[in-house]
Amino acid sequence: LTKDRYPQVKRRDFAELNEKHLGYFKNLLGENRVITDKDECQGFNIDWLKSVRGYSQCILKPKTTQEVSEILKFCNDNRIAVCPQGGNTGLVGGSVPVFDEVVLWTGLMNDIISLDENSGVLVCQSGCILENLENFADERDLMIPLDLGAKGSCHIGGNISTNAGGLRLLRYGNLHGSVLGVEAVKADGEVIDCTSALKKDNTGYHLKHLFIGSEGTLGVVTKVAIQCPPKPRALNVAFLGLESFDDVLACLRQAKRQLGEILSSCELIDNPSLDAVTSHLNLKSPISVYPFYMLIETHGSSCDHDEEKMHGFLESCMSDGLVRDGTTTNEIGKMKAIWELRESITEGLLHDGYVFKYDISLPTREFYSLVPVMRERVKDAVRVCGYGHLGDGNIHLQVTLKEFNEEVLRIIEPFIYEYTAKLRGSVSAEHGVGFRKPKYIHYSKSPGAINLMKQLKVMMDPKGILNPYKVIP
Ligand code: FAD
Ligand code: S2G
Ligand code: ZN
Repeated sequence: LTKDRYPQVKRRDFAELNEKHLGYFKNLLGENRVITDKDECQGFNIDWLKSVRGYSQCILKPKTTQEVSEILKFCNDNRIAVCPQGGNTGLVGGSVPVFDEVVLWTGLMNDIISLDENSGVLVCQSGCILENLENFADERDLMIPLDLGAKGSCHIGGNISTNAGGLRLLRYGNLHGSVLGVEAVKADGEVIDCTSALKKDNTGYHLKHLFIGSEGTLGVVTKVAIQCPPKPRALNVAFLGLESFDDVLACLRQAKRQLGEILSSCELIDNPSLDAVTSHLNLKSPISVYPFYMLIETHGSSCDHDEEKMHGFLESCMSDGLVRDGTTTNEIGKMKAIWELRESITEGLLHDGYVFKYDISLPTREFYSLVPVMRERVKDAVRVCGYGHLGDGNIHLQVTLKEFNEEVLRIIEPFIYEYTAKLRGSVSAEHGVGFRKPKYIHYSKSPGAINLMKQLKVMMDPKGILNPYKVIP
């Protein structure tokens, strides 16, 4: 646990925590909300993928915006680095300390403050777990316009800080649209209240966007106002088997045309991805083996109307030979079982050993082109697979080995990023940049854009105490 743990990253000249600092935190939060026990700190120092590990000896558990403000003001005055952490499900190493940064954990900031039943605007603290918000909205005939496999652990503040995409973006858009307001605390402790709950408010610069997707480097998100659409009366899920990626593209075009406004998810799973969950997690596929599977979900207001559209769509895809086999259902249990196949791939892959994970945006026609190319390049992989948000052009390409291997990393990177840049794609579609990708951000952002990001960072956090070593190269 030394300072030169990462050859390419040196610990910056932040203060080392001392008794005076700890005394201040304990006085502010109380003994049991300042964690210094080594074992208890462990979990907050290691990311979900167990690939990045810090050695923070101080986890702070604030409950209110005011406490966050006092913490940050003190840390800023004393040059103490801070790593904001929500559910710690991030996949780019952004949520854990790189060295001994203090962790500011939002887990106790989990109050739901208000829900306006007419506008559907829900206001809550940033530490609310996504699944809890989903259940709260569901009981009131509303839904959270965001769904991802990590919903049981991730916090809405973390979702906002990573501008998480997920399984419903195709229909409900991204958080820059569905988040109406944000309250955040700057590095110097100043509370920025942009918690407008209005659909339309064009009074000056739209500052909330600074905090959406900035991964804890510009401020700590403490409150959120999010627009919750009505819970759909009619839900349908189809799981389809296809022979080729050309057929997949044709099926996607058909789905957009024939399902139109009720299409809410369109996910692609290639056979090696499905195999990761059927072979490692003993889950069962509802149809026989095909090279590609599509998971299509519709959200609508009338069951008959939607079922008619879904059957029309499937009939035309089957008669055109695009879909070789498929099942559709509107039974909750069966829909959950199909979604579980898709949402468990991340976990299934971990059973192969070491996972090289890539979260790439590409033009839809190129969505899958990287996979065979990567299969060619990494011949002795346990698995090379691709799955993800087809409707958004966002593929999760994964290469697994029994254990980490440096030369395989050199075979993959930077090739995969150059390939993506050539197709004017994004080297991080939805997971963010974190600690793992600042050195690749130039593949998707111009020098001028990166320079403006650096100027913003200096203006918002002149001492650089917020989530250092992350996002900005
Ligand atoms: P954390 O991991 O705790 O933190 C993420 C980043 O946000 C860090 O940089 C952290 O410093 C910062 N942060 C956290 N809280 C705050 C705050 N209150 N204020 C300021 N900064 C903060 N991501 C997707 O986009 N789409 C998916 O479909 C998806 N599926 C996933 C499936 C699985 C099984 C797993 C494990 C992860 C998945 N993810 C997905 C990645 C991850 O869940 C998302 O990035 C999620 O938004 C992270 O939320 P979190 O609360 O865990 O944040
Ligand atoms: C998903 C999860 C992370 C990954 O399942 O949509 O975002 O790459 C991913 O496994
Ligand atoms: Zn995803």
